[in-house]
Amino acid sequence: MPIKAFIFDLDGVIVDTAVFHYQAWKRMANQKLGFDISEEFNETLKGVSRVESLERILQLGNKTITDQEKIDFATQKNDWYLELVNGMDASDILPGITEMLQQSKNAGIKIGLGSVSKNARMILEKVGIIGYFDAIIDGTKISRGKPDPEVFLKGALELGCDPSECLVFEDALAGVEAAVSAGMKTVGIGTKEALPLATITYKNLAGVAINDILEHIDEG
Ligand code: B16
Ligand code: MG
Repeated sequence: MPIKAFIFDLDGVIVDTAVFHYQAWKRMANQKLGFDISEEFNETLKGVSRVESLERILQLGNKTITDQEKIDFATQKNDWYLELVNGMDASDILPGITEMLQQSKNAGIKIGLGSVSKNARMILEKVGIIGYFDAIIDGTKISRGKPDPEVFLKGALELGCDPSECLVFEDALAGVEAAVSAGMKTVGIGTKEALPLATITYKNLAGVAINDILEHIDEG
Protein backbone atom coordinates (compact mmCIF):
# COMPACT_ATOMS: atom_id res chain seq x y z
CA MET A 1 0.00 0.00 0.00
CA PRO A 2 1.33 3.49 -0.76
CA ILE A 3 2.23 5.63 2.25
CA LYS A 4 -0.34 8.40 2.81
CA ALA A 5 0.61 9.60 6.31
CA PHE A 6 3.66 10.14 8.48
CA ILE A 7 3.26 9.80 12.26
CA PHE A 8 6.05 11.35 14.34
CA ASP A 9 7.07 10.53 17.89
CA LEU A 10 7.86 13.71 19.85
CA ASP A 11 10.55 13.02 22.40
CA GLY A 12 13.83 12.16 20.64
CA VAL A 13 12.47 12.65 17.10
CA ILE A 14 11.10 16.22 16.97
CA VAL A 15 12.82 17.65 20.07
CA ASP A 16 15.29 16.26 22.58
CA THR A 17 13.11 16.39 25.68
CA ALA A 18 14.45 12.98 26.83
CA VAL A 19 17.31 14.77 28.54
CA PHE A 20 14.83 16.96 30.48
CA HIS A 21 12.74 13.92 31.52
CA TYR A 22 15.98 12.32 32.73
CA GLN A 23 17.09 15.38 34.72
CA ALA A 24 13.67 15.71 36.39
CA TRP A 25 13.41 11.99 37.29
CA LYS A 26 17.02 11.98 38.53
CA ARG A 27 16.30 14.98 40.78
CA MET A 28 13.20 13.26 42.13
CA ALA A 29 15.04 9.98 42.79
CA ASN A 30 17.93 11.82 44.47
CA GLN A 31 15.88 14.20 46.61
CA LYS A 32 12.77 12.19 47.43
CA LEU A 33 13.87 8.55 47.27
CA GLY A 34 17.56 8.68 48.19
CA PHE A 35 19.09 6.85 45.21
CA ASP A 36 20.33 7.62 41.70
CA ILE A 37 19.20 6.58 38.23
CA SER A 38 21.64 6.02 35.37
CA GLU A 39 21.37 7.20 31.77
CA GLU A 40 21.18 3.54 30.77
CA PHE A 41 18.13 3.00 33.00
CA ASN A 42 16.57 6.18 31.58
CA GLU A 43 16.61 4.53 28.13
CA THR A 44 14.01 2.07 29.43
CA LEU A 45 11.65 4.97 30.32
CA LYS A 46 11.42 6.30 26.76
CA GLY A 47 7.85 6.15 25.45
CA VAL A 48 6.65 4.99 28.89
CA SER A 49 3.95 7.07 30.63
CA ARG A 50 4.65 9.30 33.65
CA VAL A 51 2.88 7.00 36.14
CA GLU A 52 4.48 3.83 34.73
CA SER A 53 7.92 5.55 34.76
CA LEU A 54 7.50 6.30 38.48
CA GLU A 55 6.51 2.66 39.12
CA ARG A 56 9.66 1.44 37.34
CA ILE A 57 11.86 3.83 39.34
CA LEU A 58 10.29 2.67 42.63
CA GLN A 59 10.88 -0.94 41.59
CA LEU A 60 14.51 -0.16 40.72
CA GLY A 61 15.13 1.30 44.20
CA ASN A 62 12.96 -1.32 45.90
CA LYS A 63 10.81 1.43 47.48
CA THR A 64 7.17 1.41 48.50
CA ILE A 65 5.21 4.67 48.85
CA THR A 66 1.53 5.50 49.35
CA ASP A 67 -0.85 6.27 46.46
CA GLN A 68 -0.98 9.92 47.58
CA GLU A 69 2.83 10.11 47.55
CA LYS A 70 2.81 8.65 44.02
CA ILE A 71 0.53 11.47 42.87
CA ASP A 72 2.66 14.09 44.66
CA PHE A 73 5.97 12.74 43.31
CA ALA A 74 4.68 12.51 39.73
CA THR A 75 3.35 16.09 39.99
CA GLN A 76 6.65 17.33 41.42
CA LYS A 77 8.60 15.60 38.63
CA ASN A 78 6.36 17.23 36.04
CA ASP A 79 6.82 20.69 37.61
CA TRP A 80 10.61 20.27 37.43
CA TYR A 81 10.31 18.98 33.85
CA LEU A 82 8.19 21.99 32.85
CA GLU A 83 10.77 24.40 34.31
CA LEU A 84 13.30 22.87 31.89
CA VAL A 85 10.90 22.76 28.92
CA ASN A 86 9.92 26.38 29.49
CA GLY A 87 13.20 27.60 27.99
CA MET A 88 12.64 25.79 24.67
CA ASP A 89 12.12 27.53 21.32
CA ALA A 90 12.46 26.81 17.56
CA SER A 91 16.21 26.31 17.95
CA ASP A 92 15.46 23.08 19.89
CA ILE A 93 13.84 21.35 16.90
CA LEU A 94 16.07 18.43 15.91
CA PRO A 95 17.98 18.50 12.57
CA GLY A 96 15.90 18.03 9.39
CA ILE A 97 12.49 17.96 11.12
CA THR A 98 11.07 21.28 9.90
CA GLU A 99 12.24 20.48 6.36
CA MET A 100 10.66 16.99 6.58
CA LEU A 101 7.33 18.49 7.75
CA GLN A 102 7.42 21.00 4.88
CA GLN A 103 8.29 18.31 2.31
CA SER A 104 5.42 16.14 3.62
CA LYS A 105 2.98 19.04 3.35
CA ASN A 106 4.15 19.80 -0.22
CA ALA A 107 3.78 16.12 -1.20
CA GLY A 108 0.23 15.90 0.21
CA ILE A 109 1.24 13.42 2.91
CA LYS A 110 -0.81 13.76 6.10
CA ILE A 111 1.07 14.51 9.32
CA GLY A 112 0.30 13.08 12.76
CA LEU A 113 1.89 13.11 16.21
CA GLY A 114 2.05 9.88 18.24
CA SER A 115 3.32 10.71 21.72
CA VAL A 116 2.62 9.34 25.18
CA SER A 117 3.38 12.77 26.72
CA LYS A 118 0.60 14.87 28.24
CA ASN A 119 2.76 17.93 27.50
CA ALA A 120 3.08 17.23 23.75
CA ARG A 121 0.67 19.88 22.45
CA MET A 122 2.24 22.61 24.58
CA ILE A 123 5.75 21.65 23.37
CA LEU A 124 4.70 21.72 19.67
CA GLU A 125 3.24 25.20 20.25
CA LYS A 126 6.36 26.38 22.05
CA VAL A 127 8.71 25.39 19.23
CA GLY A 128 6.27 26.79 16.64
CA ILE A 129 5.37 23.76 14.46
CA ILE A 130 1.89 22.79 15.72
CA GLY A 131 0.31 24.18 12.51
CA TYR A 132 1.81 21.35 10.43
CA PHE A 133 -0.16 18.61 12.25
CA ASP A 134 -3.42 17.15 10.91
CA ALA A 135 -3.86 14.96 14.03
CA ILE A 136 -2.27 15.04 17.48
CA ILE A 137 -2.48 11.90 19.60
CA ASP A 138 -0.91 12.52 23.01
CA GLY A 139 -1.06 11.25 26.58
CA THR A 140 -4.46 12.89 27.12
CA LYS A 141 -6.07 10.68 24.45
CA ILE A 142 -4.68 7.24 25.27
CA SER A 143 -4.82 4.85 28.20
CA ARG A 144 -1.85 2.61 27.36
CA GLY A 145 1.77 3.70 26.72
CA LYS A 146 4.16 2.27 24.12
CA PRO A 147 4.85 -0.59 23.25
CA ASP A 148 1.04 -0.86 23.11
CA PRO A 149 -0.04 0.18 19.58
CA GLU A 150 -2.98 2.32 20.83
CA VAL A 151 -1.28 5.70 20.20
CA PHE A 152 -0.48 4.88 16.55
CA LEU A 153 -3.80 3.14 15.78
CA LYS A 154 -5.66 6.22 17.07
CA GLY A 155 -3.37 8.33 14.88
CA ALA A 156 -4.29 6.33 11.77
CA LEU A 157 -7.98 6.63 12.65
CA GLU A 158 -7.84 10.42 13.13
CA LEU A 159 -5.86 10.81 9.91
CA GLY A 160 -8.42 8.69 8.03
CA CYS A 161 -5.81 6.15 6.87
CA ASP A 162 -5.36 2.41 7.11
CA PRO A 163 -2.46 1.49 9.47
CA SER A 164 -0.59 0.00 6.50
CA GLU A 165 -0.65 3.45 4.85
CA CYS A 166 1.13 5.09 7.82
CA LEU A 167 4.87 5.41 8.36
CA VAL A 168 6.08 6.00 11.92
CA PHE A 169 9.22 7.97 12.87
CA GLU A 170 10.55 6.68 16.21
CA ASP A 171 13.75 6.77 18.27
CA ALA A 172 12.80 4.34 21.07
CA LEU A 173 12.65 0.56 21.12
CA ALA A 174 9.21 0.60 22.79
CA GLY A 175 7.97 3.02 20.11
CA VAL A 176 9.18 0.89 17.20
CA GLU A 177 7.56 -2.15 18.83
CA ALA A 178 4.29 -0.20 19.16
CA ALA A 179 4.37 0.75 15.47
CA VAL A 180 5.16 -2.82 14.38
CA SER A 181 2.23 -4.11 16.48
CA ALA A 182 0.03 -1.50 14.79
CA GLY A 183 1.01 -2.96 11.38
CA MET A 184 3.04 0.09 10.34
CA LYS A 185 6.48 0.45 8.76
CA THR A 186 9.01 2.53 10.68
CA VAL A 187 11.83 5.00 10.20
CA GLY A 188 14.13 4.50 13.17
CA ILE A 189 16.08 7.56 14.29
CA GLY A 190 19.29 6.07 15.67
CA THR A 191 21.27 2.96 14.78
CA LYS A 192 20.17 -0.38 13.30
CA GLU A 193 21.77 -2.08 16.34
CA ALA A 194 19.65 -0.06 18.80
CA LEU A 195 16.46 -0.35 16.71
CA PRO A 196 16.65 -3.76 14.96
CA LEU A 197 12.91 -3.86 14.19
CA ALA A 198 12.87 -0.54 12.29
CA THR A 199 12.29 -0.83 8.53
CA ILE A 200 15.13 1.67 7.91
CA THR A 201 17.24 3.84 10.19
CA TYR A 202 18.83 7.28 9.90
CA LYS A 203 21.15 8.95 12.41
CA ASN A 204 18.97 12.03 12.04
CA LEU A 205 16.83 13.54 9.27
CA ALA A 206 19.22 16.33 8.20
CA GLY A 207 19.28 16.47 4.38
CA VAL A 208 16.99 13.42 4.00
CA ALA A 209 14.53 13.63 1.07
CA ILE A 210 11.05 12.07 1.28
CA ASN A 211 11.65 10.09 -1.92
CA ASP A 212 14.77 8.55 -0.44
CA ILE A 213 12.69 7.28 2.50
CA LEU A 214 9.78 6.05 0.36
CA GLU A 215 12.09 4.14 -2.04
CA HIS A 216 13.83 2.38 0.88
CA ILE A 217 10.51 1.60 2.61
CA ASP A 218 9.30 -0.18 -0.55
CA GLU A 219 12.38 -2.39 -0.41
CA GLY A 220 12.03 -2.90 3.38
P1 B16 B 1 4.75 13.38 30.27
P2 B16 B 1 7.08 10.19 23.61
C1 B16 B 1 7.12 10.09 26.29
O1 B16 B 1 7.06 10.83 25.10
C2 B16 B 1 8.55 10.11 26.84
O2 B16 B 1 9.41 9.39 25.98
C3 B16 B 1 8.57 9.46 28.20
O3 B16 B 1 9.89 9.50 28.74
C4 B16 B 1 7.60 10.21 29.14
O4 B16 B 1 7.58 9.61 30.43
C5 B16 B 1 6.21 10.18 28.51
O5 B16 B 1 6.26 10.77 27.22
C6 B16 B 1 5.19 10.92 29.37
O6 B16 B 1 5.50 12.28 29.35
O7 B16 B 1 5.25 13.18 31.68
O8 B16 B 1 5.18 14.68 29.66
O9 B16 B 1 3.27 13.13 30.14
O10 B16 B 1 8.44 9.58 23.43
O11 B16 B 1 5.96 9.18 23.48
O12 B16 B 1 6.88 11.41 22.76
MG1 MG C 1 10.80 9.08 21.55
